[in-house]
Amino acid sequence: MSKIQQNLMSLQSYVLAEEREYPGATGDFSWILSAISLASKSIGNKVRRARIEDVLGDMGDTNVQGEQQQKLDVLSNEIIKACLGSRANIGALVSEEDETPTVLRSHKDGGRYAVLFDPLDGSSNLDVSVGVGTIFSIVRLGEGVKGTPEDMILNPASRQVAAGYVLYGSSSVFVVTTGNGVHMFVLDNSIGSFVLVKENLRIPATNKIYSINEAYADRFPDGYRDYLKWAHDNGYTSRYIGSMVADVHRTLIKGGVFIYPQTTDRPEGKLRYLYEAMPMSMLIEQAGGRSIAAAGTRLLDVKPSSLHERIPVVMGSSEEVQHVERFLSKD
Ligand code: P6P
Repeated sequence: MSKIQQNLMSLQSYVLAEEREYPGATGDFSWILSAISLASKSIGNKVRRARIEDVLGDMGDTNVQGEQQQKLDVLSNEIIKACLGSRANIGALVSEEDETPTVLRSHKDGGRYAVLFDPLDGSSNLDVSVGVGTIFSIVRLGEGVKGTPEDMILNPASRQVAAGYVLYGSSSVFVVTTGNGVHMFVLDNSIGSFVLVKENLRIPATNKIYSINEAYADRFPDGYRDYLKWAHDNGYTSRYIGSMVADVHRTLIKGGVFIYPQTTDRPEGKLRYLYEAMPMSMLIEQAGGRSIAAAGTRLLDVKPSSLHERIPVVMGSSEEVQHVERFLSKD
């Protein structure tokens, strides 16, 4: 009997129940996920009250990506770091908004994990009330790593052990995997908890929906243009929100394929590897889908070499990714 039918299950109790199934579990995950849950409740409030509190619009500053920083980007970044900073098992925090990691404690002082995050992805859509979100990845840090925090996090022995996002849409939706399936929770404001609504979410194997910014088509490699021509001829529909969390959430629920390719002016693509493509790829794969960076290249097999590097992304239903891959292999 699924946990939903048994009783009202909060995110907290779900993760604790999961941990009880692993005798060696240390409680590390629930400790970190509870901090992310706390931060997301606070960010969700800020997003919902943005117009009222007039925190929309930009800071007049740019982030490490050279992108216009929205006021809420900065606020969300501070909220997450304030919540995570108190967790004694976190060694470092990597944020899209910060050039360098926030180092909290070394591996030998108990820093077993790094949390990588995009505090408010899609924030340029805030002024028009389009769904935005927080994306996070939890990485177990390699042991005995010397040198800079970058080494610590990019060390091949460090590996992603959990991933998720929070979509601030008509409701706050928390989608997470700790490597044992994908589970979805919705914030019940009447009790202030994320409650389980879907366990072991599976992405449909196919659906004729592609999600890509076709305005850049002239700058795509031929393979993507050939795929789009094939999709147009085969009855596909296009859905593109321009907010990765919203586009990936729809893809996870309805199926289809989300694509952000490399272009002539962005040869690595736009999306960042460590705190956008990597966590979303873990979720899509845990839900039975696929995520590639190029024909024959599983995205999670790519080893990052810098904190803010970008990577092309094709992720979604296994059959839909395969259709795209077929055309990319001809490039
Ligand atoms: P474009 C938002 O700025 C973001 O980083 C992702 O959330 C989104 O998928 C992408 O950029 C949209 O980029 O170039 O289509 O506006």
